[in-house]
Amino acid sequence: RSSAQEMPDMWTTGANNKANPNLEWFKSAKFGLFIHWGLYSKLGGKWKDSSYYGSGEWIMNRAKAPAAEYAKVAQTFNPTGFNAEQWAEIAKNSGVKYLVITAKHHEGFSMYDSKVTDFDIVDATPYKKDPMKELAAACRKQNIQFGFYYSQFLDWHEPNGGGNKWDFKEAEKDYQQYYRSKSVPQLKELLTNYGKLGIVWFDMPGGLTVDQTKIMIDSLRKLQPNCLFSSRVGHDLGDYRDFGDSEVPPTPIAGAWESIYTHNDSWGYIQHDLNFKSPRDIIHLLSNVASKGGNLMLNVGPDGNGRWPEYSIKYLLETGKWLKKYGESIYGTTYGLIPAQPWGVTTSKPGKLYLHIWQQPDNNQLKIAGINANITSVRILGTTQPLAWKKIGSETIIQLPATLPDARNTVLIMEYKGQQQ
Ligand code: JFZ
Repeated sequence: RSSAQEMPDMWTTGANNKANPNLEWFKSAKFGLFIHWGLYSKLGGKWKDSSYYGSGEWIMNRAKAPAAEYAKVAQTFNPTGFNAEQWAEIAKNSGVKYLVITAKHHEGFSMYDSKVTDFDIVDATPYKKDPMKELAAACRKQNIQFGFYYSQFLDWHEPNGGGNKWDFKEAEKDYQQYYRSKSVPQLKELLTNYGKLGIVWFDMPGGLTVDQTKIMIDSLRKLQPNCLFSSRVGHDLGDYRDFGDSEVPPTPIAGAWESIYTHNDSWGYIQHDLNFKSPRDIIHLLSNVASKGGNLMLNVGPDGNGRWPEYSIKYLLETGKWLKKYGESIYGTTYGLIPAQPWGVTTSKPGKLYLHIWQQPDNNQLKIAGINANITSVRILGTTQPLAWKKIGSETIIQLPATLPDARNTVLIMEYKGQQQ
């Protein structure tokens, strides 16, 4: 299809220029869950007398909290409400095929049992357990690909880590030392101690040249050759492409890629943020991203006790119900054969076009421009009743029932023979 920008090989090959054989699961997965969870989750957008909105995981930076003082949050971090089985079960019932959780965010705190530092959940908190061990196992049990987010450059806790200029002098930083003594050894722990990982989701590269990045990637790939590395590993060396936050490309894009979105207005938990995307919003986002050929990874921010916001549970499970019925039009599809329509978007499989109806059209007549393949049948997904259609000029008109089974996003399946040009 000519409107798709063919991506050069750089997105489908690893640093060693061997095609990553594991991209197929990722390309057909379509829906992933992002989880931001750390000390910032306990703060919930509040530091001392100030409240912050948006990007709760950036609170240490925004408040310019001294590293030594911020580290004390760990002393009372005790997420007894954390339940790996429950998290994985909600994820499963939401219809996500992969889950990526923050092992260490920019605050520098390790949410897993790390031997590289004492600033981790086992050594520095009253909780004393490794939640990531349990979560990795629970996801595996539910057949969900498990992955870690890891902030490889920004680390506001460490004198040599990137970003903290309020405690440490930039001129005195030795980034190489930081990579050597913390980032790379921790990445090795994550790739060694948690079974097979689907993804390492890197973030915000810095401090390494192309060659140094290649060396780092090669040393990590040896541990798990099939694990995917996200594009923010730097220097275009990732296995798939990530778009900026809350960004869907305007036209279809070939190859493996992902759009990432927050559920409310923040990645990390913010107590006073109730601006959650509704099930309708999420379903439209999902079908929209799929219609361009990509995956949606939607974020949830559990609180410091280990509980998800009620709205996240409710709305994700509602999305999962929709997927139970209409998942055929999402999983394993590629971008739609025709551009976005006034009534919605399309996704495809060989010989099949899925029409996602976001809005009931006037007179219940669905007008589609530009279909020139030989249509053999049209019906509502999940029903057997054929729908009538006619061609008028270059337009195909489908007669819909007055009430569609799902006012948010009913999907039609159109089967055709021959080639759609
Ligand atoms: C980063 C983090 O700083 C943020 O806290 C969150 O974890 C998010 C998922 O990732 O923020 C970014 C990184 C890259 C872009 C935008 C936000 N980008 O490339 O547009």
